[in-house]
Amino acid sequence: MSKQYFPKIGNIQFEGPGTKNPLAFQHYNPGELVEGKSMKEHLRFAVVYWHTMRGTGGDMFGWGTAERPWNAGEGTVKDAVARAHAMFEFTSKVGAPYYCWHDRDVAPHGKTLTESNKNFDAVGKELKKLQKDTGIKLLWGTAQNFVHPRYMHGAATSCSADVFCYAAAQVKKAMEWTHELGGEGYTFWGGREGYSTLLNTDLPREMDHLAEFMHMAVDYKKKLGFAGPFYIEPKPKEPTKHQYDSDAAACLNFLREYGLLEHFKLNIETNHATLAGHSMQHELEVAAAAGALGSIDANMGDMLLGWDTDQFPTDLYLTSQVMLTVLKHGGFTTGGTNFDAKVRRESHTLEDLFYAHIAGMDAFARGLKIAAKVRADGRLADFVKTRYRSWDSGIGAKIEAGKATFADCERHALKIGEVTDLESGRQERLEALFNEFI
Ligand code: XUL
Ligand code: CO
Repeated sequence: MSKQYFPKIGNIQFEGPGTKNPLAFQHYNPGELVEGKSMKEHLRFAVVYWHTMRGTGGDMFGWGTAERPWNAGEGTVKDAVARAHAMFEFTSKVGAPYYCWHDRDVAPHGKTLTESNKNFDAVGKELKKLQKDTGIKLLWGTAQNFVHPRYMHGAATSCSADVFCYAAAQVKKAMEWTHELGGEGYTFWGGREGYSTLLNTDLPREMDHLAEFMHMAVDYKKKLGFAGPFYIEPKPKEPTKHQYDSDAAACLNFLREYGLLEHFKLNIETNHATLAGHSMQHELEVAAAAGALGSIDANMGDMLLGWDTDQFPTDLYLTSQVMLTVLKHGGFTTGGTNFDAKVRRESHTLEDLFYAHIAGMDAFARGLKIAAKVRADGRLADFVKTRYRSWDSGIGAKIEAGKATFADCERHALKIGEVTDLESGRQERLEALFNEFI
């Protein structure tokens, strides 16, 4: 590698719990086996281009604070190529096997679509080379269809057919590069696919347009021969007041209604779940119940702030619950644990990028180990199984098999006279049981 952006930092190593070295892992030990599979394979960590490379620490009230030498240039393709080197140096040193991008994170906007495509091609070639040199792979790509002013009314759901076409062209190109770089999936996050007021919005028409857009993407995926799944990433609001992809259930309903479900899975993000008034675990279970648990954007929000703070996930209760659900449903296949997270404005140094990723990776490694211990112990799963035992035989089994009628249920209810043997849900006891493993 040419210029080093982090010359004082080497590859982050596992040193085990209790190490006093802040630039080492206490729990993430890539080769360590958990339930017969390595931590690296279970967790499939990814670094995001947008926050980690392009984040400035700026907010509505203040300029950027972050020390990021690779953002000092004029925004040229040459700068973007140099930044790609910084990205791969960082990702290699922190030991994440994957990365994710939006098209316009990696290459600058051009004055025309032709120019933007040219920029993207130039940087794309460099990414391909860097992937080959480092072994780092693309978890998923996506198109940034929300930053440019042309997307003020939305992209696929814009009132303008011209904007729809522009967005389609951008997704087409982003899919081509995702495919070329061997991406394992492709994500759609509807940044402005929603509305600010219904007074100016034809909601059913916009939903139809969104579905048409997705059908075109499915057709193009087949044409390209791209085998990876599409993901939709639910989020209820911000930047719009109401987004169409508001939560897992809304996304699944949309996909079913328009005959798209077989082509999509969901990419569930913690802070989006909580903005929707759900827990991350709830969203994961809803996705998994539909066979659509694809990938996760690993971060966490702040319950006292009402927006998407995208903090690094350091809450062990959260990471343990997430990994318990992920393991229960068979683990990731094409998906992974993508740190869609940004360091705080005050954490402005280059070292903070390492501390943040190490904190998140260690918290997920611990979550994985805790979840595996809860599963090996078996008491939690046994409790749930026993709780539903009335469905394993008799009338319960008949209902589950779809062979019972209302008359059968009535006959059963008349026979028992009253329900007298309901047991405790034991929530507090189970919370204590879970805590035994934290
Ligand atoms: C925005 C967000 C996006 C998506 C990709 O809240 O999460 O960065 O992950 O477009
Ligand atoms: Co995200």
